[in-house]
Amino acid sequence: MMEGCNDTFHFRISDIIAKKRNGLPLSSQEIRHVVKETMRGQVQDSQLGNQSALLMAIRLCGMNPEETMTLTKEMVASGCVLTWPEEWHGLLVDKHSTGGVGDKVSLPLAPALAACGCKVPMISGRGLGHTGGTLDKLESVLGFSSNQSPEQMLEILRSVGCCIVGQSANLVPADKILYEMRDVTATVDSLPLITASVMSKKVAESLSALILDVKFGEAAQSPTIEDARRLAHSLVTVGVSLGIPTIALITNMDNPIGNCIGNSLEVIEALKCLEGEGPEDLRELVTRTGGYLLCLCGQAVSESQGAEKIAKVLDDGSALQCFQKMMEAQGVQPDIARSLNSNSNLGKASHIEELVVQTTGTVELIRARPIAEILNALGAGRKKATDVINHRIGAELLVRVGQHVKKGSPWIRIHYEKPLLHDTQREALQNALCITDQPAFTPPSLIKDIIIYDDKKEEHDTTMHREEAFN
Ligand code: IUR
Repeated sequence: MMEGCNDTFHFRISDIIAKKRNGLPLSSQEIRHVVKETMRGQVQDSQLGNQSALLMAIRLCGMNPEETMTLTKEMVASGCVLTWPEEWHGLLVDKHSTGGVGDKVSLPLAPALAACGCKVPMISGRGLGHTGGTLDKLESVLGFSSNQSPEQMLEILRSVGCCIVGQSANLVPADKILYEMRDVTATVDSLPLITASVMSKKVAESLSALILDVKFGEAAQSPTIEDARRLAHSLVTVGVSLGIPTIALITNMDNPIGNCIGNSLEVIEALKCLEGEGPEDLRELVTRTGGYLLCLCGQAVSESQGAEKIAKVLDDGSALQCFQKMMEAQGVQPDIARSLNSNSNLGKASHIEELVVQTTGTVELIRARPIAEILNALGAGRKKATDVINHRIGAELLVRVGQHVKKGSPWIRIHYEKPLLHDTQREALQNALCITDQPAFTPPSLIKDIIIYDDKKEEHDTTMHREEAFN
């Protein structure tokens, strides 16, 4: 129950849990109290049981957009927010992806946006499970440091225009505590909790515009396009309600993005994109994502004009120059930063093995998930946050979806060390290549939908009815 007057309220957490368990919306004061208690919970074990029960009640009963927005705001208030010079207002942009396989889009995108005049304070994460992390990819370059203070970020944005860094401890500290609790209480997959977690960190960056790449498919967090749309609506609604022009792309994540999977190999492929080359699907994601952002922050009159601007800076070398400067500013020796594209500075694994196509036909699908799971088992990724990864482990796809292939021709090149590749893993990799007898085809765009804020739509409500929750 609530007691007190003015701004001083005293709540019993058990009353808040019961209210949410019964499917009722929580008030702003109750949500504020919960986040404050979460911060106190850092030092009081007795709080953990309460918090876990509340997370489960939220997981089962959901939150409406108002509650989700309040939770996001209160999480932001648990720490510091980044502040930028007045003259950068309108230019501060970022992208968030829900995670994929071979997703190196941020590497060319941040410097391309900087080359177009934007300021990009990109805060990224490390990979966990089968999805890769942008910081892991960049850390395959000798000397790169993702550990940059807000003052260092400001300096890098001044001199280069973009940085890609890890989350500092005083930015949304409540998220770290809540995420760890969600991880051990089977409540990670809650729409409002994901929304508040992702958006609180973006709000704390003080952005002018944000684009979200919400993936669906076998290798994505959201298995179906409907799940991805629901998450995208929730993220966009909170972003716009908190004053950040936000849109979301809904993109397919069944096949790996580009031809390379694995940290060093993905940096090499990102460099190709920064030289105006590389796989078409990667270039499309970079140019269109960047195009939407330039349009959202008023630096282009349309998405297509924005995409043309991004394509231009990829083709004329100015995005590559920004990338090299960013690497130098984040600790990489200038000679290494400038010769990354010669490939010799990025580690090569000791074993390289090619597998061959077993049936002549057309490549219908290259299943990203089993490939990523095998590469993870070989050391490319983490099962738990404390695992150490080997940046040299990875795979190159030698064929593309839609391509006609002949039995006996190589289709994948695996880079591994210890542990060695097993026969069961070779077999699982072979099963990841799906061949059809249909004629060759042009692969469709990965972008399947675009979600913009629509305040007339009722479907933004993520609160489940109690009957649904118990089904
Ligand atoms: N990434 C985040 O920042 N937060 C989340 O809850 C998930 C992914 I799931």
